[in-house]
Amino acid sequence: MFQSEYLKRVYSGVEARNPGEKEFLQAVREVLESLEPVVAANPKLEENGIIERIVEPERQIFFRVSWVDDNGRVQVNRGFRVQFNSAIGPYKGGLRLHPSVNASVIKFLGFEQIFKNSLTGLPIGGGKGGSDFDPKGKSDGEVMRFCQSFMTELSKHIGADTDVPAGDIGTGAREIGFMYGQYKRLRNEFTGVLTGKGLTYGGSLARTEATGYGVCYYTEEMLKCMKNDSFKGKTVVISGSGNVAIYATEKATELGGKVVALSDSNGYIYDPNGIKLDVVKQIKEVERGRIKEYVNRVDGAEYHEGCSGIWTIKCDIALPCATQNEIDEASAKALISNGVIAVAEGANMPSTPEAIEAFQSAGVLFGPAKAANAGGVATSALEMSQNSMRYSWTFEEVDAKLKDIMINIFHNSYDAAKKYGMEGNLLAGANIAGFEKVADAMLAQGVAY
Ligand code: NDP
Ligand code: 2IT
Repeated sequence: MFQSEYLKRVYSGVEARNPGEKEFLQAVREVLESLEPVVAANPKLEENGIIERIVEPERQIFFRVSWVDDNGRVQVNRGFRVQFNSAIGPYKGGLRLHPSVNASVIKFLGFEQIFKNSLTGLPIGGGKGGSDFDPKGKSDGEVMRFCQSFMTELSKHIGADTDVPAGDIGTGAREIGFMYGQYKRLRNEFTGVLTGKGLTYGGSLARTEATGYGVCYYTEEMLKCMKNDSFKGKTVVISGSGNVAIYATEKATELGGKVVALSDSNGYIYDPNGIKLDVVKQIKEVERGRIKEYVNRVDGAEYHEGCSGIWTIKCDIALPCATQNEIDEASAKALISNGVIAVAEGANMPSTPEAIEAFQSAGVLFGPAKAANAGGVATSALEMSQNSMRYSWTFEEVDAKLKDIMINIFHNSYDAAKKYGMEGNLLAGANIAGFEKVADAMLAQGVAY
């Protein structure tokens, strides 16, 4: 529990005000625990109510999304946009479309986004949104009608200088395209109001690859600086088989690792010869199929039902790239007893607090989500810059900037942890480095809301 009375008081207030929101409380608690030494060293934070303010979203918009399915029936979903913090730039963060979406999930993601976006070094505030709509099994027409209805309300609250949404689980290029089309129709404006756009209408090269590539750039730097090691010759397990998992697999392989497993919410595949990514891309990106299909196309590969079994596969590096709380204490212990040396989070909050504790006390290098997966939103910010300039950089230019950003994030987090006597604790370091910039900006701007 908290040492500081101030943090204890603020956290109790968050619990009282957000009852039952377990993901949100988990995310807040983790950050506040990291801030103990920062709060102790800087009385101005308490005097100015910085922590009370940072845990309360600036604005929350919940709305009805009605649309008509292919059978002519009216369907109703719930839409969310949480504009969490705009101290350092316009709200920025993805839109998640998944049946599990609720206020707690969107608030945890929006809260994390504040610190992640700050870590990128780029001028973007924190926000997140989405809906409990499930794109799985829907026709293109249904997805389009949902996206148009969703954007009809969302368009009243966003803008290129106000709030710039992007993709997340269930929201890829198809959904962003439909949403962008509707925004343009409603506002008669061709602006960079969304990122992750298609390349023919303002998207950035390398945005599709950015989160997965970024996780690997961060991991490579962590291995180099903390263990004098690299991906070369390592066995890698990656969960998920969506956008982040696919491009993490691509870069890990390019850096000399052998990725042997991928998963979805039904089960996982194991390919001891190394995942054939062209097969995965065909199944997931072209056919929108299930990962199970891989074993029908590649000899020697196995499929196992249930997704948590993936963490029992022996590996050197584990990159969870599916969803929150996918690695619990038992899975962490299985990874540790099989000799894992590094874990870096491509997904948001994929490790439970007990799993993180297990990794850290076993001396496993642990790269937290806010730092390790920040390459996606960083490249989104680069897309915003290109849109403002009405210009576009080459793939190589964007990729080089992404790599620099990920290397800087590692070092800034490492240094922040060291400054407060927690050398090697990259979780605390990321939380502190992300927080300090936002807190400075909030202090400078006074108490307005
Ligand atoms: P996708 O929708 O492309 O893929 C999600 C993958 O995770 C799918 O394989 C999906 O399986 C699996 N998954 C989703 N929910 C669950 C669940 N409840 N249990 C088990 N598996 C699940 O999303 P992304 O790849 O974009 O996102 C993956 C993670 O990365 C998320 O945590 C997201 O917030 C995070 N992230 C994404 C960024 C981006 O740029 N896209 C940036 C930073 C973080 P199934 O098909 O069965 O649902
Ligand atoms: O969690 C994330 O950082 C994202 N889903 C990407 C957000 C963005 O604005 O690109």
